[in-house]
Amino acid sequence: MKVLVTGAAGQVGTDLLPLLLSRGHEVTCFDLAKAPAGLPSGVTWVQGDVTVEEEVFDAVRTSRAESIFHLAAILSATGERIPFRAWRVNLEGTRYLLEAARAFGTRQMIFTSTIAAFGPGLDNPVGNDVSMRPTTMYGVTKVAGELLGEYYATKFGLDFRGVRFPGLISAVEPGGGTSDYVNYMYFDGVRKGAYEAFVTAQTRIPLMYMPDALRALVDLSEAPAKRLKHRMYNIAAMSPRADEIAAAVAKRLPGVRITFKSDPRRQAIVDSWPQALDDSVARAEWGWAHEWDLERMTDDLLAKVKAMSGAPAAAPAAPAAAASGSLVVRAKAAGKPASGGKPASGAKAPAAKPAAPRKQDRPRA
Ligand code: AKB
Repeated sequence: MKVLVTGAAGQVGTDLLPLLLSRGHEVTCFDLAKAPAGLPSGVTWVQGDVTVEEEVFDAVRTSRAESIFHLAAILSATGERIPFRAWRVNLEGTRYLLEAARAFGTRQMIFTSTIAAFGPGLDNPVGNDVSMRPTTMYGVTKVAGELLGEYYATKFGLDFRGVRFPGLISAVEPGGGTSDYVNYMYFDGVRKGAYEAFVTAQTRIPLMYMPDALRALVDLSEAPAKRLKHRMYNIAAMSPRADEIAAAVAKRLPGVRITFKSDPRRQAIVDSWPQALDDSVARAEWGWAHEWDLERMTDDLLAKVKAMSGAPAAAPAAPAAAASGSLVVRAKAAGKPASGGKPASGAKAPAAKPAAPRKQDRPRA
């Protein structure tokens, strides 16, 4: 099948491409970034911007895509810094893509929504069909994107489907999200032997290891339409507290020092999200089931990050580091302004210093 992937150079797109190729798809990638070195043969790379209507239309037309995996987005932390850029990328970009899909007869769009589409005050685990009143611009644009996609499904017959992702963990550098503190426990734990998380030790949000997330996208795309009674699905895997993740890392990286210094702005973002998602609708309608839990993910991810860093293990960051295998939990109040790490998806904000071994070329389209 001919497939178009927006945001192909991002955290999800980087790992989705090989999976789509392994399933025999003919893939066109669309991203602000230039084609990465070593692009597999047969893949078409279109450098473009989802906020430029003609570029989106050209990409959909020339790819002759039957299905679009729409990953391009500005995530929560960057979205709070540049909210109207987030609006343009996440919402206008989605509208251009939906309209191009309609114009050129694309059969299906797979949309990536998020736990951030829910707002505060909901009972955990949060159900599939509850009221969605997010308090971040990222969440607002994702709810609106869900609704716009459903409109195109009803009005024009587009096969619009999507998942609400938890915070995604992988060996690829994330771009401007707030769940990034989890990724950096692994990256900086290996590379520097230390990481100061910008949330409290008690913070708990839904998380998912990338292989589960990729399988969810492809399985949902392939699910028979007659089984689906919804268009948007919660999917879930694990909801560990921040200090439980740190302990899992520390168990495997002797001497690592993971501390907690809550940043009020980013803490407010994660505190507005659910702590756990109810994914029973996805399980019932298309057989969704996660495979990775915290322990298994930590074994796998640390091995990958170590291999990419070329280091067998990180040295402790300071003489005062915790005793072998133990975890340092040091909560402090902080007034540091929010900073979402590397800007994602078309954001023009300055790039933060790279912190992960597998680095994306540029922000996603
Ligand atoms: C973010 O932190 O903004 C994203 C998300 C939870 O959707 N990773």
